Amino acid sequence: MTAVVGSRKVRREDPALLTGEARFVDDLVVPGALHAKVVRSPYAHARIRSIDTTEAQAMPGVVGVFTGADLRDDWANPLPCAWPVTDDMKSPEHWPLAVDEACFAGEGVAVVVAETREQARDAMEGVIVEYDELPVVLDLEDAASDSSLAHESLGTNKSYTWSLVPDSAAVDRAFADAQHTIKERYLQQRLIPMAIEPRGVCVIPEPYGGDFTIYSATQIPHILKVMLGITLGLAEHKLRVVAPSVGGGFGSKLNVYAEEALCLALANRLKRPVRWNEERIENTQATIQGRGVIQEIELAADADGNVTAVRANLLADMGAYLQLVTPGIPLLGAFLYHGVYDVPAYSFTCTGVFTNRTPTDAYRGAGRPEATYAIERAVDALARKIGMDPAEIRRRNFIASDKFPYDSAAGLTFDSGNYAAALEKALQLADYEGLRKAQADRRNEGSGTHLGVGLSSYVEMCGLAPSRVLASINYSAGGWEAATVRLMPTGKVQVVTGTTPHGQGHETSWSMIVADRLGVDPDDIDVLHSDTAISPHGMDTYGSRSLAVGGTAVFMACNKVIDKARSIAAHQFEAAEEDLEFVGGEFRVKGAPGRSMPLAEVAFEAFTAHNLPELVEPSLEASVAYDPPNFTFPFGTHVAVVEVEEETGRVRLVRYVAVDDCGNQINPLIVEGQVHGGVVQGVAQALFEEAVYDDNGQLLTSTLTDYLVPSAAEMPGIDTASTVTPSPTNPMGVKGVGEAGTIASTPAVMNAVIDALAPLGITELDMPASPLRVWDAIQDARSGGHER
Ligand code: MCN
Repeated sequence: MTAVVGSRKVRREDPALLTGEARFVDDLVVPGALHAKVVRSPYAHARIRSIDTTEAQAMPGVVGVFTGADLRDDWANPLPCAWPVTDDMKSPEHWPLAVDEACFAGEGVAVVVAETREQARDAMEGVIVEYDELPVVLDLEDAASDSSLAHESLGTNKSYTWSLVPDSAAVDRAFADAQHTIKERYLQQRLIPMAIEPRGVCVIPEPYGGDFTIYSATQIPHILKVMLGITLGLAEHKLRVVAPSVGGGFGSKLNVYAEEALCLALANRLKRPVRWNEERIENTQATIQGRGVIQEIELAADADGNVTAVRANLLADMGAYLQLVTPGIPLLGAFLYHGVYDVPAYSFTCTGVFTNRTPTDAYRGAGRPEATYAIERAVDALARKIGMDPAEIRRRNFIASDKFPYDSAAGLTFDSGNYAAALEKALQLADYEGLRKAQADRRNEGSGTHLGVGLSSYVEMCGLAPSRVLASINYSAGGWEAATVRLMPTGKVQVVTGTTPHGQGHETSWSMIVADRLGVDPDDIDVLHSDTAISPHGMDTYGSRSLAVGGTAVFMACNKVIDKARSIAAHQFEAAEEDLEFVGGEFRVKGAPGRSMPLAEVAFEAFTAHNLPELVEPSLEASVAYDPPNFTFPFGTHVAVVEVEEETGRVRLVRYVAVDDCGNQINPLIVEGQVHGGVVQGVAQALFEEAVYDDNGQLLTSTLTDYLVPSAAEMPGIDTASTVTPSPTNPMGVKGVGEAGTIASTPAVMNAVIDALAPLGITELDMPASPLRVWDAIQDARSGGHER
């Protein structure tokens, strides 16, 4: 039987998605369901003076209108933040509807429940809310100075300061002894996650026993179940959470949202199903946003350009509230501000502050794109300062391939790596030398269309996460994953996974892993997931964890199944277990070629239980909960080539090469797809996307006409390639890939833009490098010096 793992198998998920057959929350037909619409604060900061619901209550179809005060006793606890990063972290109480004070534009203040969605929407007009506007704080540095407060009651905007300074004297010494130092300041603009499917939730009270079934467009049904139980004070075993088809999440659906808690509370009160579906404008205002960080990074280097220390200081925008993992997002990058470089001294500090904007939280890469951006741009700045080629400074500073496992100055152990190999492959694929020559030619010709080449070499930590490491950084849950592999009596296989795919193709990948382990046709393997009644245990999908942790659990469950099957087969053969081998899906007695027993036959024996060895239980299935001993550390180099038009400031991405190393690959087609999607998302940050607020805290980019999500037309083809450096952390030697493209691409593109503009004297540019921003920078440079 030829190996399935490693083949470019087309995803089994795609026919339903591509033909419109997949069922999302909004497709569910639920007889008798009520529709909820949330009345939201138009102000970024205001005291709620009064809410008059009389008119709305009387409108056609309206079943109820509730304010935050009305529902206050329906919650046992505020919405959860599961990552109190420091013991003294400050966090304002976050109720599903604001009670006295609204702290961002879009925060819910009341909910209308009606027989139809249209009736609920109409009745929103009848809810009369009187507000007293309060001063807003939007700028991060203003927020840090407490010049005005995002929450009146909190007394400060500062949530926490978290530091990682293993040896401050070593850092000071490195800077004192340095031949070259640079200090850079970068802005990570806020990004709006734009899943094609907005959020949605539908809660159905079951007829008996006070049970609820909660359908939600979520990445985390398992975590949601626990958290909603705690928020509502409902017994967790009475809740069943199902994530049907989910149309993308990118981290934004890794959360416990007000509307989920609201629908559950309303269904509990009204004893009827209650559903809510997000409109796009709510998606931009009330779903979490990503990034929102001011970064200062300093490098110390010796005369040859060897980096001797990295010091990073962050000011991170929490937005108005701490959502599920808001404060921890910068920590996911905190260990990686030295990137792929062998840097002996390291220091990182982050302060999280509240502003009157939409809360931030995980967005694809979560902390790691920010870290990679800072170090990759800073290394380019150092190369510019000392007149060294960007490829050369990287080669010079890489952690050498013979140093793995590598203990970093920040305290991690990088599992495996060969950074130079990925760089050289990327340079070769992009024809780096040819590009540099073309660039020089263009410059010599005095062309007004500048060519820029940008590199980004990255390493990320994913496969979240060893539970004991999560404990050490105050995360409230574990990072293990569960799997069950079950042989049906006829030899077909059911796999139950605790991961929650929402575009990553786990059904295909997990079936491939099992096919190879058990010697079963992949089409005879079903993969069940995303329903807490079917897969009761799990930690869900985010942090490019699913393969390295959840896939490994599946792999290990297969091994357990084989172990049990071996004892059953040995009993049938009247042979010792050690004398059996399992090859190609069947047991054979070593050295007795005529005798074999396919796994399907063993499954049938286990089912009939007519002749099992003593103490062996009927049925053939095994469960595993796997807690990884370490993260995995994928890496690679991306090369971006841009043209920048001097007259218009327009940046065109003309070539993109991605070389990624995610260890052994289960399905290279899926890997490529993940890289493609990730790259486009990272390019979007560099060139197009930004959540823009006005001075009053109104989001100006609240529709898809203002918020520029790139389409295929803005992207060149992406040339992907890989190197393969297996991870020693797990038995399949795999590393994650779901976020790699996003992590690598933003700095590659920005380095290319700066590279293009360098002859004009431009060395700084904020993102996105929009035509206006680039044009402004060019005008500033022409008039005698570019300032940010
Ligand atoms: N894979 C593989 N071989 C490897 C690594 C991965 O074949 N060496 C395959 C896996 O088997 C799996 C897929 O690639 O089918 C992604 O695996 P992994 O890297 O473990 O990532 P996760 O499945 O945990 O996905 C999470 C990741 C994150 S964090 C975000 S954000 C993200 C992403 O995946 N959001 C996505 N990819 C997305 N893709 C889609 N379509 N939609 C999103 O919302």
